[in-house]
Amino acid sequence: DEVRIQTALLSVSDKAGIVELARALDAKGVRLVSTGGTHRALMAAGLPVSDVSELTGFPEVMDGRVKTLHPGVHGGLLAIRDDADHKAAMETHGITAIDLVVINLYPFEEVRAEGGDYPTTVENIDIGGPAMIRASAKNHAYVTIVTDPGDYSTLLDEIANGTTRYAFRQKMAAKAYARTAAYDAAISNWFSEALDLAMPRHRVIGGVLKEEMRYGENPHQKAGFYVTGEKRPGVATATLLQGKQLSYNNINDTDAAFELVAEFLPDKAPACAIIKHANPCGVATAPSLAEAYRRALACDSTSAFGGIIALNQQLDAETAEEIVKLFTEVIIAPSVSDEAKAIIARKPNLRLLAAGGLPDPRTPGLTAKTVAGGLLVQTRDNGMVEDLELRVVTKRAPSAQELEDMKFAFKVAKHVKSNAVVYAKDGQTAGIGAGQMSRVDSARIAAIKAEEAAKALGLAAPLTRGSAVASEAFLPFADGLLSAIAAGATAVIQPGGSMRDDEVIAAANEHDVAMVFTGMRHFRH
Ligand code: 93A
Repeated sequence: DEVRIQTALLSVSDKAGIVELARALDAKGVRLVSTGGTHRALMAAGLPVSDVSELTGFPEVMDGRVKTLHPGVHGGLLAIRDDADHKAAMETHGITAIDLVVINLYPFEEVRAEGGDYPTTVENIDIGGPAMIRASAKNHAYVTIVTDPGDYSTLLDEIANGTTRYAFRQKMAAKAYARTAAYDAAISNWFSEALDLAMPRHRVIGGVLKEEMRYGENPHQKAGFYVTGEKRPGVATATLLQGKQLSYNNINDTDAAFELVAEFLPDKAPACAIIKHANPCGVATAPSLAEAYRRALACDSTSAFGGIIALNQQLDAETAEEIVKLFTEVIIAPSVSDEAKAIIARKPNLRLLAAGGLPDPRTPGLTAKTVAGGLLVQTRDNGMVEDLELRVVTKRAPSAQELEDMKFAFKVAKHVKSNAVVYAKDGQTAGIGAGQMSRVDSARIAAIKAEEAAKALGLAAPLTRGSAVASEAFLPFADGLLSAIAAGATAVIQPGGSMRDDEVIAAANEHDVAMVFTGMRHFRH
C-alpha cells in the first residue's frame, strides 16, 4: 500500500513553510509543479519547479480564476493507476500522474472575519483548490493530500523513505474533506448573514476546530472548541491577555456571562454579571464599574467564589483592585486598561479576556444543541424588554422605580435557566432562583438567597423587600406570586398567558401588587 511520491503539485495561498517543504521534496527527487504565485515563490528560492500550465498546455486565465480546472490536472489526480483504460487515457492525452498535492485555500474565512466588502469576499471563494482537494482525497488509494501547513513536518516524516502508506493517505483524505466542508459552511453562513437569512433552514451548521481542550465538562470527556466565524464579539474571538487556556466549562460560562452583561448597553450605565455554572449569581448596574461589581457580588458572594465576571465597559484599575480580592476564574470585558492589566497580573492564573466590543443583543444568529442523532437549531433569543409593549394588568400601576427594577429583573431572568425567578431592586439582583422544575421552588430559593445575602451584608432586611420580581415564563398559579409577595416583592413582571391569569391578577390586586405582562417568554434550558 505504499506509493512512491514522484510528482507533487503545490498550490498555496498561505506561503508560510512552502519553500522549506519544497526544498525537502526536491532533495528526495520529487518533481515539483505549482500555480502562479506559488511557482514564483519557489523560483525565487532557486528551486526547480514547473508551472501547472505545462501539465495543462493551457495558460492561467481570467485573473487566475481558471488555473488548475483542466483534465491535465484532474486526470492526473483522479486516474486509477493500475486500470488499463485509465492508463490508456493518460497516454493518449499526455496526462501526468500527480502523487502528492499540497493546497491551502484562498483565505475566505479571514477575509470574512476582517469584514471584507462583498466583491472581495466573493473573489476569495476558492473553486479550483477545493476541486483538487476533493479529487485527491477521493483518490487517496494513490494520492496524498495535505491541506494544513501544520502537517508539513508530519508529511516529511512520513515520506522519509520516499513513499506514503495507505493509512496516512486515508487520514489526510478525511482531514481534507473536513476542510472543504468547513470552507463551504463558512461560505454558506456568510451568504446567510449577507442576505439576512436568519432561518436555520437556510444554513449549514458547521465550524472549524479552534482548539482542543484538555477535557470536556468532566475530566473523562474529550472536548474541542469549534468556531463558526460569526461576527460577534465574545469568547470565540476574544484575546486572552493572561492566564491558562480556557476550559470547556470556562468557555460555556464566559459566553453566558458576556451575553448577559451585553444586555446592559454601555452608554446607559456600567454593568457587571457574575456567573457560576452558566447561571448568574449576581448582576448589577451602578454609576461606576467597581460599584457595579461590588453590588453584583453582594447578591451571592458565596457562589461568586470561583466565578466568571463579565463587564460591559473597559475594565479599569479600581474594578480590577476589587476583583483580585476574591478567587475568580475568568474576566471578560470589551477592553482592559493598562493599569488594570498590571493589577490583574498579580493573579497569574486568572484568565483575562478582551473581546474588542460587546455582542449586539438584538442580532439573531443561531444557537444549537445536540440531541441523540441530531442538532436542534434556532435563532438566538434576541427579544429585549425595551422593545416590548408592557401591559399593566393590575389596579395599581408600577411606580417609575418599580418599572425600572422590573425591566432589570426580566433582562436577567432571560439568562437564567428555567424555571427562573429573579428579584431586583435599584439596579441590582436581590435574589436569583434558577433551574428548578417548579416555579414556586425557584421563587422560594431566590428569597432564601436574598435572606442569606442580607445576613452576610449585615442588612436589617433582605433586598427583596420592596423589590420587583420577574418570571421568565408565565406564572401558572397564584402560589408563585404569593411566595414572591411573602418575600416582599411589590411589583411583578411576567409574560402572562396562563389559563389562570385571572386568579394570578386577583391575588396581585388583593396585595396591592403592580403587575405587567410582557407577552414574551424567555425559556432557557
Ligand atoms: O481561482 S481558483 O478558484 N481557480 C483555480 O483554478 C485554482 N487553482 C488553484 N483558485 C485556484 N487555486 C488556488 O490558488 C489554490 O487553492 C491556492 O489557494 C491558490 C494558489 O495560487 P497561487 O499559487 O497563484 O498563489
